[in-house]
Amino acid sequence: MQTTKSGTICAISTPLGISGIGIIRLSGPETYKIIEKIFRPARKTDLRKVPSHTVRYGHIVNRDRTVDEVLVTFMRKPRSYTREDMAEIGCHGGIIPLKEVLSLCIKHGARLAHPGEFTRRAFINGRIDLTQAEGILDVIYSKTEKALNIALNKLKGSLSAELSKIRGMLMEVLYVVEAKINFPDEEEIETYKFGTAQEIRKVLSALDKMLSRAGRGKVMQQGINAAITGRANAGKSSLLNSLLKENRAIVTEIPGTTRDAIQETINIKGIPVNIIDTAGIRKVRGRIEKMGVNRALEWMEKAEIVLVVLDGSKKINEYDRQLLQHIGGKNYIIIINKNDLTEKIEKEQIEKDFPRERIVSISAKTGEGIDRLEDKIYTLILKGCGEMKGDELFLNIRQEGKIREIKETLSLTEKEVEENAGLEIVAENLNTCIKKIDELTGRDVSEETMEKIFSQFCIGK
Ligand SMILES: Nc1nc2c(ncn2[C@@H]2O[C@H](COP(=O)(O)OP(=O)(O)OP(=O)(O)O)[C@@H](O)[C@H]2O)c(=O)[nH]1
Ligand SMILES: [Mg+2]
Repeated sequence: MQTTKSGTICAISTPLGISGIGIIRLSGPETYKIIEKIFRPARKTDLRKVPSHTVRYGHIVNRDRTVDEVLVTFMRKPRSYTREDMAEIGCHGGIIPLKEVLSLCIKHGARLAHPGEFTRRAFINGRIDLTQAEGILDVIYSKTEKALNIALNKLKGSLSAELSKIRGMLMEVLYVVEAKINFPDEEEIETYKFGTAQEIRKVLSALDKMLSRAGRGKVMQQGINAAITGRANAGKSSLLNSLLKENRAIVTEIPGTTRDAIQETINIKGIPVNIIDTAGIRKVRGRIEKMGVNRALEWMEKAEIVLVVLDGSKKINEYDRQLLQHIGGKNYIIIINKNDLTEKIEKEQIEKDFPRERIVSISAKTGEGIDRLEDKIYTLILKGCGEMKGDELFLNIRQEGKIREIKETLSLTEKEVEENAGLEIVAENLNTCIKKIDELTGRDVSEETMEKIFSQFCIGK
C-alpha cells in the first residue's frame, strides 16, 4: 500500500462534519515552506523564525482569495509528535474550507498521509516504541476513565519497561549458556542447570502474571455483554432504561413492544457493561413464538451474563419456566421485577431452586434495588476474571499471542535444561524468545507487522 514513506504529509485530523473547529496536520521537512505559501499572519511575522510550540493567528489564502480564518500551531523538530517539523492549522470546522486548505497543502508539495502515518513516523524516529504506538489505539478506544488510565500507562511505556526487564533477564541466562558453550566445564553442569532453570522459571512466572493482569485488563477495556431476557411485558426495557438512567427503549403496557435487540453500554465501577434488551417471549396465535424464544436463547449463548427478568406481580408461567430451565450453565441473575406491586410470584419456590445470591428483587419503575443488581453484576464479573487490583494491563491480540508464544518456548526450554538437552538448543530457544520480545517492542519488526498495526489508525493520527 505504502510506496514513499518520506516527504511531507498532511491530513485532516478531526472527524469530517460540521464542528466548532477542524484541524489539518502537516509533518515533514517542507512543512514551513508550505505554510509560508498559504498562510498570511495577521501581524507581520517572519514565519521561519516563529518559535516552536507557539500559535499565530491569520488567514489561509489561495493566491489573493481568503479561504479560512485560522490559528497555526508551530512545532519544530525534534520536539513534535513525529520528531519532524510539524504544523497544525486550526480551521473553522466546515467540510468545504477544511478540504480546500488540505488541497492547498497538497498543491504546494505535501501528500495525503496514510492511516496512522504520523504515529508511524513517531515510531520510526524513535519517539515511541511499538507498544506505545499500540497504546495510542487503546487510549482512543477507552470506554471508561479506569480504562483510559491503564491505556495512558501503556502509552507512557509501562509495557515496554516490563518487556525490557524480561529481555534483560533472558539475556543474562543466555550469557551463562553461551559461556558454557564456549568454555565447557563438566564439573559445573549442576550449578549451570540449577541457576538457568531457576531464572527461566522466574521469567515464566512474570509472564504468567502479565497474562492474568491482561485477563482483567481485557474485561476493563472491552467490557462484557449482559443480555436481558424474559417473557413479554416483564419489564426488560424498563430495566434497561433504569440501568441507563434515561428513556432509551420504548416501554408500553402492550406485550411484544421490543422487536429488535437494543444495546447500550453502562459503566459499573469502571467496567463497561453492554446491556442488551431483547424481544420478550410470548404467544403468537396461541403458540409460544418460536422466533422470540430462539432469539432469546441465542443472546443467552452470546452474552457473558444473562439477566432473567420475571414479573413479580404475576405467577410464573410456561415461558418463565422454559427460560429458567436453560440458565443452568450460564452466569445468570434472576431479577424479580415490579416489587412496587403486590407480589404474586412463587418466590419461595424460586429461592428453593436457585441460590439466593443469584436472585434480586427490584422495581424497574421506581429504581428500587437497581444498585443491588449492579453489585450482583459486578460480583459476577469479578468471579470470572478475579478481583480488580489496579495493576490491570491491556494486551492486544498481537501482544497476547507473542507473550503466549514466548511462554511456550520457555516452558519447553526449562524442561530441556532439566533434561540436559544440548546447550545449543537452549541458546537457540532463548534467542527466539528475545527476538519475539523485540518484535513486540518494535526493535525488530517486519514491514508487514507495521502495516497491520498502523492501518488500524485513522488518517491524521
Ligand atoms: N409497576 C411496575 N410496572 C412496571 C415495572 N417495570 C415495568 N413496568 C410496566 O410493565 C409494562 C411493560 O414494560 P416493558 O419494559 O415494556 O416490558 P418488556 O419486558 O420490555 O416488554 P416487551 O418488550 O413487550 O417484551 C409497562 O407498562 C411498564 O410500565 C415495575 O417495576 N413496576
Ligand atoms: Mg421491551
